[in-house]
Amino acid sequence: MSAAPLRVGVVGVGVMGADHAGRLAHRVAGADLVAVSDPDTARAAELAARFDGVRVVGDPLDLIADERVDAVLIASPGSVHEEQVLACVEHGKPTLCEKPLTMDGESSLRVVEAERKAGRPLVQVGFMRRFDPEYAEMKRLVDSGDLGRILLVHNTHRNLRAADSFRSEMIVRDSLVHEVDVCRWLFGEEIETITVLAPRPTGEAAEGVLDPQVAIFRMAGGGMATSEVFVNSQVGYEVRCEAVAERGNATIGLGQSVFVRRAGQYGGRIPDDWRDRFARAYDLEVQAWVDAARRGEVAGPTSWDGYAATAVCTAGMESLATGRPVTVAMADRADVLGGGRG
Ligand code: ISE
Repeated sequence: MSAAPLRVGVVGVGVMGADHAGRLAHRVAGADLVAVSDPDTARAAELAARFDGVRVVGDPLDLIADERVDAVLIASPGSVHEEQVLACVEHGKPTLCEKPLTMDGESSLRVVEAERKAGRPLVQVGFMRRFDPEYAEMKRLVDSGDLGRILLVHNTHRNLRAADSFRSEMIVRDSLVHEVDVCRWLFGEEIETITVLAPRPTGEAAEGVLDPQVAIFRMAGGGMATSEVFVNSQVGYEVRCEAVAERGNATIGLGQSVFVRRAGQYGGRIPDDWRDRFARAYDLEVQAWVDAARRGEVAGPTSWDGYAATAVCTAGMESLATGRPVTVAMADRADVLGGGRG
């Protein structure tokens, strides 16, 4: 491992980028936050001023090319990920890219191919659920085979509320994408078909937004998964996952932390959003990325995982529009990766 700390630049300092900047500056070992970039330069300057020695770079492509930046964390909107991740690959910079990797399967495949041509793995995709201690324990249990073969997964993914600009297809591409990754990871298989249905929408969603939605995945090995995504639930951030196997089942996300009795009531706290619920997972994810980058490696979800997830969501958006099951169009892994990493 390199003795020097990894000099990290953050591209996009909205909600998640600002959260990651604080994590890199204060909670992750072996990393120095050295630069930030955001189209909102005032926001970038305000964030940089909170830390010592952090430069503001106007153009994200200049930050990526900067020789004083060793690695890049991309937390910009998904619509600019392709250009930015490709630039990172071109400059040989280890990259942690927030989900979704890009906006659709075809563009994500271009990233996979560019990384392969670069000749070494560089890209980790920000599917933080894999680093959450509860999810990780569930994965270990499933993989141990103690419960027999996994047959079904049921996911619940609820947000307190979403901006009016968060439209129906974004519920698939930006929210359901997490459950897509969780199911591929738990089953260890690709998703073959996806159906996305919507009941009558909540009156709390913006006009025309189909919220909640229910997605059904058919896995390549015959397993199935259901996922409810409800981004205007008005309750809080609730993420649960139940894996049903031949000889038992396992559930995570019951939120059993401190149990309080007060004023004739009892109960616990429901977090407002993902930064709170998955704080530990994000810390572990970014630490794993930094450690791997310092060794010249990549840990966690790969560009292939990012590609597979966007390919499924591309099919999911089509299903949402038609109400019919859609077969996921994916390139053959061995053809693209040539039997290598992915
Ligand atoms: C957001 O971008 C996230 O990644 C959250 O985990 C998810 O719950 C939310 O729905 C997305 O908008």
